[in-house]
Amino acid sequence: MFSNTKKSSKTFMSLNPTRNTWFKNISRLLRKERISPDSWDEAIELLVASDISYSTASNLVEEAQEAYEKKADTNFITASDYLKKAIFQHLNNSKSPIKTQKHKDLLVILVVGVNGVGKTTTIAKLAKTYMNDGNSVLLGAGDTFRAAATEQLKILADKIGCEVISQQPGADPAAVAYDSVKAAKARKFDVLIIDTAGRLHTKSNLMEELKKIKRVISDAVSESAIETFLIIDATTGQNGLIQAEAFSNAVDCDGIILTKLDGTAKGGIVISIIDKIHVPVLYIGTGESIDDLSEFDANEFTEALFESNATDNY
Ligand SMILES: Nc1nc2c(ncn2[C@@H]2O[C@H](COP(=O)(O)OP(=O)(O)O)[C@@H](O)[C@H]2O)c(=O)[nH]1
Ligand SMILES: [Mg+2]
Repeated sequence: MFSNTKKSSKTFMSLNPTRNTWFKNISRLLRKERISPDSWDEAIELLVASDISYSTASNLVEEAQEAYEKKADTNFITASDYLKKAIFQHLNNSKSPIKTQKHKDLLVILVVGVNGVGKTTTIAKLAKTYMNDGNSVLLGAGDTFRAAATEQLKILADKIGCEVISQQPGADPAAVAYDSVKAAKARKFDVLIIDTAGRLHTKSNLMEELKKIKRVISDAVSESAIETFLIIDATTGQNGLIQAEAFSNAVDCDGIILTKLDGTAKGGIVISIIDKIHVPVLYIGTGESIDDLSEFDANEFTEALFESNATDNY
């Protein structure tokens, strides 16, 4: 079932801390010839430590234990294989196609999330991905709250050879969205990506502002041509998850991008996100540079969590 994951892949490397801190121990524990009830309990604890919620962790372990005891799959030998399969299936359920192929009409991507999670950086990464696929990309500087935010987007856009539509600091972000969509349509761009502010001290205003931006976009293009991507910072753990829920309740989100996976040992957060927010994880951020974005692949991800040196398992 599992293909080999390249140990040099960005996904694999960004999961080094998660694997080395938690999953190596889980593999070791569940690769023994005899698995005691304590081992299953310990596996739950290790999953929870990697930021998977207790209820999900115990469901996954229960599923694995049942299948293991029944020897449900003749290809599998160890209990670890069964847990790996349970996790893979859980992650794979949330699959959804990513629209990176060349577009016939304008696709508008609205990027939302709390301050500092990596929205602006990820927009540059996404733009480059879409450009590499042959799309023309325009950016909208919808974070008008700080002058520095527009500057940051312009610097990144310069690096990848992309144009930015912006207004003065303090301008209405919905007006920027309007201008950007108008320009993108008039000049026949394939993709428009709109940045937004993420300040939380005015949370209800922010959510209203995002809804207004979405309304402005919906007036100009059809619903099916709008994607709202929610950015979540993997290093913020369960706290980040609560904030992300607030966003996804306010504006319908079509996909999640999980940033800074390289900066945490708690990569299990992916599983919690899929469980709590019910929105598919589309990409993962694996570093600070523009190329550090990978499509989320459930197989590659699971493989990277469980991959360990065979000699220390048997
Ligand atoms: N290590 C790492 N850092 C990231 C990643 N994505 C973003 N960052 C960093 O996170 C910080 C905040 O990013 P920014 O895009 O300004 O966040 P925004 O406030 O949501 O727009 C910057 O220092 C980025 O370089 C990632 O995947 N990995
Ligand atoms: Mg920003």
